[in-house]
Amino acid sequence: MPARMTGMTTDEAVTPPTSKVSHRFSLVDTVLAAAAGLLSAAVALGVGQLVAVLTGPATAPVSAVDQGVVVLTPEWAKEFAIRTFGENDKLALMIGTLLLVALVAMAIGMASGFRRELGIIGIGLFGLIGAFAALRTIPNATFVVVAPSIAGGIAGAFALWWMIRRKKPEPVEMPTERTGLDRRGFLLAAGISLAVGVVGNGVGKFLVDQRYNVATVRAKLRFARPASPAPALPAGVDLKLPGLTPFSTTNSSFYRVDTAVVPPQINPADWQLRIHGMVDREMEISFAELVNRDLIERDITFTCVSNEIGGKLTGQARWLGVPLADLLREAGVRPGADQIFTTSADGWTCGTPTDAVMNTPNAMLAVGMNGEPLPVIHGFPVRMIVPGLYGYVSGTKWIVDMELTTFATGPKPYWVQRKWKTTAPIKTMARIDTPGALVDVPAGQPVAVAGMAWAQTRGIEKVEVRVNNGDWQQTELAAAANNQTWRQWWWKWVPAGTGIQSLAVRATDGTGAVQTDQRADPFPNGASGWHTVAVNVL
Ligand SMILES: Nc1nc2c(c(=O)[nH]1)N[C@H]1C(S)=C(S)[C@@H](COP(=O)(O)O)O[C@H]1N2
Ligand SMILES: [Mo]
Repeated sequence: MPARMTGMTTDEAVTPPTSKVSHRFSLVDTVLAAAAGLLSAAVALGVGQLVAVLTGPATAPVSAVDQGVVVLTPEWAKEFAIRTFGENDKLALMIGTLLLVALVAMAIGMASGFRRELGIIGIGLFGLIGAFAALRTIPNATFVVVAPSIAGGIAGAFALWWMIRRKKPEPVEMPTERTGLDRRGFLLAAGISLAVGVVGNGVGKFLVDQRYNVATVRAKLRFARPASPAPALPAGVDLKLPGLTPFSTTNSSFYRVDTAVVPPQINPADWQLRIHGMVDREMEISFAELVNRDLIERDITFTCVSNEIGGKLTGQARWLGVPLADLLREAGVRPGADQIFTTSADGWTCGTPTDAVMNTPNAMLAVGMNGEPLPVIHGFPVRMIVPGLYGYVSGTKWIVDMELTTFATGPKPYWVQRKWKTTAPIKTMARIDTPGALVDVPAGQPVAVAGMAWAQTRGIEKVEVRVNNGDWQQTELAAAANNQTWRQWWWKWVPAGTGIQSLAVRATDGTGAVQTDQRADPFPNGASGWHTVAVNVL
């Protein structure tokens, strides 16, 4: 090797100088480049989160992308997600997104080690995806909603560009085609990127919460006594058996189903409902005007259409609200307006049959749930509740718009666009809560078989159980609150013999109709069939 070179011959330039290996892009450099990709993603998300303080929580990159995923997810994938993650589906989605972002960001980092421009393009694409998702998912979006993702993308790309710097080939050395990473420069840039990522995400989340969270406003809300309080629950409505679901569901254990990755935070002072379309008098009603009307309080069991046979997407609450039929009579529903098309603050839509609302006592715009204002995830400050209809055709949370229209000519609601049925009355259903599936049960000793049955608004008249396809046995029913709530039942079983034995249950509703044994999936308008549980008799 020449000690010092003033020039280079063609020969030397094409021969890789073996002694300069440490200056090439080594394995360690590649790992550092992957780390740089990861850090640049953290910078992008952190800056995005900070900008979202100005533009709202739903505009933050991961929230926007996840909301886009929710809206675009095909039906089979959604059912899989609900079956697998249940009500943690949104958490699972967020963790999945972050893991994917991390993996792709590392790949982008490594690619930018190869060619720096690839880093700019990769992180820039991230930003564009976030921006596009925000534009597509936020109702009435203006261009400001792209700001967090675009700013994040630019900051992330800049950070990556800065971290991935090659060592300058020293004049004394052979300029190899690929020098190694400038590790000292990397350390500084990476440290600053890490700080921006951590501080941006932390401070950004904190400030978003400060600015948009309505928890404090909600905690201070008080409502007048209802003009029509709920009748006291009859004694014996709750059998209080171990393993049996309590009659009343607490707010914290009430099932939650919605498409909102970021639940809308609506200050009641800013809330307004517009009632329009096929009405004689268009109405705009504020929250103060709404709660100054006579309030009713009712026990109503609410059910999701996605509830599988034996599933738990059903809950019983005492709802406080304003009778919806009264409001609609004031607006004056025109003949033929058979669909009440409602829209929530996050753009979700729902179509409810007008006659169901006009003819079902207690259909309401609810403001309270179990003695407190609606929890944010259950629709604060106002949602719709219509006894007897599955949630997707009746339960609009964060409701802000109500248009009287027709099913034939009007807009198609969110789930109807996705092929679920337009009409979806709740199907009669019974469930065995205890004993649980495949538990051990001692032979010859009494066991309480117990569960819930519902058929809002027809009520439950009878529940029967049978063992191993034997004769149907009548169970004992708990007291009924009203025909819009579920009802507990129980039966004393003394198992004979040993081995796997099956229990099946069926209910009869208040009209005398026996629950069908015809099995149907939740799609397209609710599951049917008898719930069966196999236990192991020892
Ligand atoms: N804004 C909005 N309201 C909505 C939904 C939704 O996705 N967005 N889902 C509906 C469905 S499918 C059900 S079952 C009920 C669930 O109400 P809960 O979460 O209070 O139990 O809300 C209904 N209202
Ligand atoms: Mo639902």
